[in-house]
Amino acid sequence: MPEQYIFAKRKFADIGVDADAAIKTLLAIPISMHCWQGDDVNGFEGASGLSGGIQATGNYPGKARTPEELIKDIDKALSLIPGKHRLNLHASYAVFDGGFADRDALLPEHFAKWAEFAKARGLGLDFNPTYFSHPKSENGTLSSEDEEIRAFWIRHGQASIKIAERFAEELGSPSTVNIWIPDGFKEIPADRTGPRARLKDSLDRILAIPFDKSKVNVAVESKVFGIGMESYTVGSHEFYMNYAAKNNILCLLDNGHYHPTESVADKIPSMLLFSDKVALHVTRAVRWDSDHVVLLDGETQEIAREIIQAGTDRVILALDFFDASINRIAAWVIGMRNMQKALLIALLTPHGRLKALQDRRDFTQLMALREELKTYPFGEVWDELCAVAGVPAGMGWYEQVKAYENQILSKRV
Ligand code: RNT
Ligand code: ZN
Repeated sequence: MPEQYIFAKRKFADIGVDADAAIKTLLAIPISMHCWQGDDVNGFEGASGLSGGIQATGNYPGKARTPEELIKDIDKALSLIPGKHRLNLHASYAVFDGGFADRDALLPEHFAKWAEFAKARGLGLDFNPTYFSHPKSENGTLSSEDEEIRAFWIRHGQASIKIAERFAEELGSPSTVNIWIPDGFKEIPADRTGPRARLKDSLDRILAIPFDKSKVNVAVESKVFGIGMESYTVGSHEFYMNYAAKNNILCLLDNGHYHPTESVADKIPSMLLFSDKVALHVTRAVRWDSDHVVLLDGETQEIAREIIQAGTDRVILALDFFDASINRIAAWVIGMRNMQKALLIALLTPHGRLKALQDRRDFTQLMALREELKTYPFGEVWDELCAVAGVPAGMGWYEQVKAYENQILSKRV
């Protein structure tokens, strides 16, 4: 055991925190890593561009173009991230060996390659229906006034549940199906209720298919606006929060999807007084829902603190960002490791003591102790955690990504 760790451990023990236990706990927290960082949310359907009011900006060379390339890149990223995680797939990443199937006709077979991938690595899989980048998604999906279009997207939601159910069966781990739709208006709507009533009906019909609720967790993700849909979002926060509560499904909070001064960290404990679980997309919004790589910043740390205080079994944790301006594998590794570092800091925090100070209204000592904790030797615990998990600490991981870029990514032209 390195001396620095022994020193750090003692320092944390002095404030009643067990660093060994923190390492052990962190290594057992799965984070669902989003496949779409690897290719700028492109998918394998030959999409001509990303639509739905979201955008990946940048032109860094070397993006994955095929399932084989994406798998290779995911493997590289996972080899540099401590612990065992999950992979979050989107329906647009179906692998069509025996002919194309449209979104409403997708079957578990179209994701057999992913199931095989996950099984071989002992990973769980989560799934997202893709309600964007499709000719039928341009004028609304589950809220569409065109009944044929709406039925098409309802079938897509149902197909997604079936695919996730198969994943859960094959991998022995429940799968989360997260529904996010881009539907909304650029201009002030004349009717705010109609689209939401149709969305409500569509969700009812998706959930009406028979499926094993112990295997599939359905979540709904709200949003405040999208590009080109600035004035009205059908799937707003209030809509989905109420829908989820009434129908006993998960509400998913993406911290890029609220007004800039709203705090998702503050929403988590409120939601958990009324629901067993909440789902998250951790991202970083810069001025808008820009999906920058997750940093070890104050917002991420506050979110992590709420996750740890709530109990990690109550929060279904996934990341969501897509940065095409830097090495995409590095983006995954930085974002995942930062989420883990934030969780580790939370695990190394003497919450009981801080809470007691708050309850005693000793705000002076509370501030003093919190500020002292900021310079506690957390980095030494992180290095030890990396050693235990067999991944490089420090910049060692970057050297490996750079070598991979030189050998593999730079040849993708
Ligand atoms: C969009 C949502 C959604 C997507 C992914 C690709 O604003 O955050 O989660 O980012 O489905
Ligand atoms: Zn999201």
